[in-house]
Amino acid sequence: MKRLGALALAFALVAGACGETVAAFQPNEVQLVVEMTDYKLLTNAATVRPGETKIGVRNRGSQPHDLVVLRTDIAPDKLPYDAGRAKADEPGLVARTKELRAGGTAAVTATLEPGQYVLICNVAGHYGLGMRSALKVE
Ligand SMILES: [Cu+2]
Repeated sequence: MKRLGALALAFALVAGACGETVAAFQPNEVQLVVEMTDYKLLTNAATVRPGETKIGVRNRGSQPHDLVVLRTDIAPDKLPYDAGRAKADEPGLVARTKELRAGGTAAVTATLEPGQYVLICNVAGHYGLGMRSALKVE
């Protein structure tokens, strides 16, 4: 028993070492799934209902990625862009995950009002490479 406890503790320390929002999620407990590759951001729905929304995120790429949820009427490819930092500005920021390593998953919950949203990955350079997608809440 003692030995098992020590093993479990060691595993927990390793799992938590990166300080990321790494949490597995079940597809049936989220209202939206976002899959990230190098360098695309795909959703399993173009529209979700308003209210508390749990978004599951999977990084299927080889690079770290994050998810940033913006409520804005700006088109996904027209966000103000900071060329120096190679990052999009984040108008109407609603929610975000931390950077997920390759293979990582996360779930983030946000209360979404009806409107137009843009989902992006804002790791330096990735927005410009195409990691952006529209989402409608209605
Ligand atoms: Cu990315």
